[in-house]
Amino acid sequence: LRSSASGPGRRRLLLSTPIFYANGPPHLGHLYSALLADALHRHRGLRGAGPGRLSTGTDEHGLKIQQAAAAAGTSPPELCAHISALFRQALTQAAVSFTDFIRTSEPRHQRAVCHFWGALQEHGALYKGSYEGWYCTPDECFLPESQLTERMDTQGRTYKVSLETGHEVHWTKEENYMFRLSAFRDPLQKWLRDNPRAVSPEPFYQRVLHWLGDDLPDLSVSRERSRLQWGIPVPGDSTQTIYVWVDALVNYLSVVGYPETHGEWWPAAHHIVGKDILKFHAVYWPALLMAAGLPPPEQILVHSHWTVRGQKMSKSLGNVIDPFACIGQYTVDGFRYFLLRQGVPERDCDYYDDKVVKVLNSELADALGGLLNRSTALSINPSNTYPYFSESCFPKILDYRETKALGRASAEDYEFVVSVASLPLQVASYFEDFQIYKALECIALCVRQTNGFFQRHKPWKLNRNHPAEKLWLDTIIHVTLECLRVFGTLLQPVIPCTADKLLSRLAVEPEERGLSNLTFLPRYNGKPCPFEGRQLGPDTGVLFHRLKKSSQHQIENKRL
Ligand code: ME8
Repeated sequence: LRSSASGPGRRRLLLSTPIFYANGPPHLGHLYSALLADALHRHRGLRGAGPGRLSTGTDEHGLKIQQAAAAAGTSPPELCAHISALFRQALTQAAVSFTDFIRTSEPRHQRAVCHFWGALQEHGALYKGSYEGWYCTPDECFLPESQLTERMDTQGRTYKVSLETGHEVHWTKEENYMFRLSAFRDPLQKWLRDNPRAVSPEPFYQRVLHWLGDDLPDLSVSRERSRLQWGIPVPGDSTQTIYVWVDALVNYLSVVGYPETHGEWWPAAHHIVGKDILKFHAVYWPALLMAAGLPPPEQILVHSHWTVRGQKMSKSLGNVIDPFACIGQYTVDGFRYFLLRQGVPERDCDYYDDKVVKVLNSELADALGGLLNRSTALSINPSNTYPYFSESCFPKILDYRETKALGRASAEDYEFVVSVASLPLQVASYFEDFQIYKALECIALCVRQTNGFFQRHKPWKLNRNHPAEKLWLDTIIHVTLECLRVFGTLLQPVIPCTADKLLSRLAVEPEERGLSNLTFLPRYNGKPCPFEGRQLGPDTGVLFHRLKKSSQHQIENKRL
């Protein structure tokens, strides 16, 4: 596949979010998955990494949806149309730049699933057997006894629940089609050993390996049609409905045109998923693919969960965070920045309103917005142009610890310039490693250092009419604007609107905003700077408005 992409380093990549159950409205967790995928997708685009797609959508079949529709007094198609539209709207509002939105009720997907089923059958991966075991409808999965625990209800009746999710399970006994999952233990282990980055971050890779060390029983992949009507019938056997997870996973192939044109993209796919659905993606999905004669996806990128004030988000606790309310309260970019800055894939993260306000005020409003405001103020830069850099004030030196007296810049300034110069590469490698929060952390650190630089030299005290002071004054502003240009460029995948506003103010043209040719402070290295002397863009107002601290928890109290 690498060779089919055009140009060196350019290759195709399909990024995906999970497809979300159409039984309830979107919440903060769904958006988080989508924002991670979106930031990676935008980052690739800005790097000129090659053709990319970002797929998302809704998972519409299964008992869970059938029951939710019945409970809501509506039909499954109606419920799904309504919820799917809500997801599309939430993702669009959050500026998720998806290229494909798939609904599993679409004919193109049903065709792909039927074809995939046929491929499994052709390869002898399916057999009819009688299945007996515990089924958990909210999680749409079968669970062994070892993953269950007992609970007692208010009437003293005991019932079994999933250890992991606490959801109730029911005993099912049916004639089903079974998938020979047990035959794939060795191939799965080999695949993981050969591809140590196939599941990332590392602790999740280890978790999958650990699962594969245990028994891997065959998997029931259909349900009796009499119990589950809302799903895709097994081809050639109308008494059975295809298991919703097999149906759902195939969405990643449907979006790339399986069974006709998927070869252009598959297996160049990176799936972004929450830790709750790791087993489905890192065990069942690769096994199903291998069984159908296809390679596993390149990577599964896993993230942990958001809690709300330390508690699991759940409808029954009434603490589910509504993304529409968040966007209304914090703006699209504010909400995006907070989640991507504070979300650490390796561990659960906690959400509360005061934290959002604190992070956004300090990093976007004060540090970044304040810096732009101060460095473009007409009082220090009356011509409103990108000022000239003076080598005599900031001469290039090899060892900044030894050359105090040369120019006006201090050892601290040299250190600071070095750290901003290394930022683009650092940020790129954090994006590559699925550590967007670390990329944002080091950008925030550089923004703080730039404020320190500006503050240290008090440019507002320099006299523009004094030739030597003017050179230094312009150099300070030049360096600061160069830093802001780098920050704005690097922040585009995370806060696209704000970054656009910042770059437009600095008169950086759209074609100058790519990541592959981002050079910081070329004048320091004796190279020309295309921005010098350029008229700045219009001042369109405050970059990011400060938010008021809420006395009550505004979003947390908005129940979904
Ligand atoms: O599982 N924190 O759909 P789903 C962070 N349809 N992310 C969270 C979260 C939280 N508290 N809660 C949910 C399904 N998510 C299936 C997927 S894919 C072929 C089929 C995110 O609507 C996280 O990505 O339950 C999780 O994996 C996903 O939403 C589950 O969404």
